[in-house]
Amino acid sequence: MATVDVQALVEGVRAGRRASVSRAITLVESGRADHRVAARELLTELTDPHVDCVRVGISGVPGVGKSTFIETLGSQLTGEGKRVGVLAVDPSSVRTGGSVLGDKTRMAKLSADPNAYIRPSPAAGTLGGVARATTQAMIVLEAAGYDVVLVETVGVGQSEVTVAGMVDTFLFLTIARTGDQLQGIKKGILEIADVIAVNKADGDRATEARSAAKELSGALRLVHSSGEGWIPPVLTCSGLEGTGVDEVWERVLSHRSFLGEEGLASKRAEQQLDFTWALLRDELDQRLRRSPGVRAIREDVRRALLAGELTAPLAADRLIAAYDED
Ligand SMILES: Nc1nc2c(ncn2[C@@H]2O[C@H](COP(=O)(O)OP(=O)(O)OP(=O)(O)O)[C@@H](O)[C@H]2O)c(=O)[nH]1
Ligand SMILES: [Mg+2]
Repeated sequence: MATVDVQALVEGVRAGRRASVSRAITLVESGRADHRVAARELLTELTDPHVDCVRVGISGVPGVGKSTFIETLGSQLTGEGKRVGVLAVDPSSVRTGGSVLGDKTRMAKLSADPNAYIRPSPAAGTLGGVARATTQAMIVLEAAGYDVVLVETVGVGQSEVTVAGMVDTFLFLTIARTGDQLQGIKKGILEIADVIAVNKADGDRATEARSAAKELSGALRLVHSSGEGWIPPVLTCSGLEGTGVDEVWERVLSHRSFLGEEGLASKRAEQQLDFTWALLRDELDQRLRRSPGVRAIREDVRRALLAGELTAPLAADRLIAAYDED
């Protein structure tokens, strides 16, 4: 991307032009210094504090059926006249430089749908960097008139927590297992899930799925025993056959009404505050890496530490002193 005409891009995005949306998202994903300046300008113009757009995170272990579910749900929503954006946060792309989520082959129908826009995970950077790009891509889609944004993330590492921090409602997909349903569900996920669905409830797995849902529902009552808050409903569905998907969506909307307009606005405001600190940490981390003072001594410090000549606190003190001297 050469020099960016931000005003033209703003107009294109506002007019809902796909090419402009793609260019704008490429811009916010870019790490180049001049692009970052342009991206800030773009986002300042595009940010609209209205909360009409429904932001939903969808997570679950690899293969649980997230993409298939999104294909079905997304097509239902565009069938109702809604415009749907699909984004992905894929921490594995951070490692491999490739991107598997938001996979268009699993969303063949939706990717051909003129009312849907699918964007795979940005391919490079830290989870923080990927999350930053995704949050900003969401703003671009909202400004372009998308009514619903679905963010797919695979349930590994910290990615769910990161995604939960950028959406209104967090949907967790799981599948029935033999025995303990809680086993294999990562600790902490039940605290951040707003709606849970036992997916692949089709064929001979339907009964199994229903009893898994019952068991999870009981467990959730314990997690959320404190009372008046939202108790995440547990449903069953089949993204592949399309059964139960409407009910899951209804619950997503109920969660939204439970929050209310004010609740939603303050949830988003809190998220912005957290995001601010995340951006700041990201920036400081980069400055630390780039610091000439730190670079000058880091190899020596590393050697001394590995040789047992320096303790970790002393090593850290030395590095921070070098950074402060820049
Ligand atoms: N029986 C059944 N199979 C399903 C369902 N949904 C998805 N699958 C199958 O499960 C496999 C994985 O589906 P995906 O939708 O790609 O799952 P995913 O969670 O997006 O996977 P990753 O993006 O790799 O984490 C595919 O072979 C699907 O056909 C379902 O509702 N029922
Ligand atoms: Mg997928």
